[in-house]
Amino acid sequence: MEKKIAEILGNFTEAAKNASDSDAVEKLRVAFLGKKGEIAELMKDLKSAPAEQKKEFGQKINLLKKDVESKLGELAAAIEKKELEALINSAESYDVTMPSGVETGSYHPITLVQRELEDIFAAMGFTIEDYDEIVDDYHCFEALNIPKHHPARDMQDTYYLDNGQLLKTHTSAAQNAIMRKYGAPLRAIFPGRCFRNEAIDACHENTFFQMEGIMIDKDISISNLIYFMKTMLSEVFQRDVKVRLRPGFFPFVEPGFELDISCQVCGGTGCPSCKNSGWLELCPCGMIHPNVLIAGGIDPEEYTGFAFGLGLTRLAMMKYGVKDIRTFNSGNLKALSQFESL
Ligand code: FA5
Repeated sequence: MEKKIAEILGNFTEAAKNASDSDAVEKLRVAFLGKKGEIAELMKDLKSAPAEQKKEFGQKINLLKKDVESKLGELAAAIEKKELEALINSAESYDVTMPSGVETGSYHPITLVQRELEDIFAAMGFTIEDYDEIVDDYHCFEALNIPKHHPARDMQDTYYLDNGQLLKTHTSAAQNAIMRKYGAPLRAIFPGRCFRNEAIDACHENTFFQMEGIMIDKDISISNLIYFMKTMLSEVFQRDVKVRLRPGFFPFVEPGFELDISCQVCGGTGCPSCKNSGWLELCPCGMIHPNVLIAGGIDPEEYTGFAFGLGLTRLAMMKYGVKDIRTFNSGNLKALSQFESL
């Protein structure tokens, strides 16, 4: 038995010298430690050994097994390390700055303009708020000093749900909730998708984006409003653009203004994008009507404020020189993916 044990150890040592990869190590394991391997066969022989030697031989076989296991473990670790080093040395080197060739998405131009405006207003101390797309009549109209049957509703026909709710026609629909949430003083912008039953053309969509802004504090005046509008436009366009301010009527502001931008598509000479007028209505605004402040839980004797409702989709048209507003909802990736990749 002892001779056999020495022979197996010798065989193993010899075979181990020739094992050069992990496959060979595995074969070695099966040959010596496997169920039908040499050590298992030796165990079978133990049965026929004289009774008084069984214990001693059993211990020796166990020592042999442990010895083979430990040598095999060392061999496997050494070979694994060698194989890993070889893999690292032979690996092709990659230039991680090379374009991947994989198609990535791109930001929608409206998202780009929206984010730019959010940064501009955040830097001026405004918070950015989110609001529902489905609202009730109170928030969309009544809280904004537009009672039922008021003619101003005609301009904002929309899609109604069976339960009386509606798809919001303007971001002003969030004014009341935001006033109630924060109280005064308050500076907030709230971009959002709006819906109108609209005859669509190059500058009108039935689904478009606006971005509302309100600032309420003590002694806020039209000068503050004009300052913020000018800053916003010069930051967005990074150049002088011609704008005009003219009186405009909205029941929720007093006084109210229309802020128009000279059409950036035709340079103001007139084209389908501006309905041949050379101007595009961009950002109506005004001083918040006292009734709206009261509805929002703010005392108009103590606070005043301004509000504006920027046509975000139209601003994107003007900024990027997009001739037809319908491009934005078209899903035409060739047109929409040329602005900024993800
Ligand atoms: C309003 O929606 C008012 N809530 C804006 C406001 C807010 C006034 C706060 C005063 C104080 P108006 O309907 O004009 O106003 O829309 C505002 C802007 O949204 C327009 O100047 C235009 O740029 C854009 N807009 C309106 N309708 C459409 C449309 N169908 N398609 C694309 N843009 C539109």
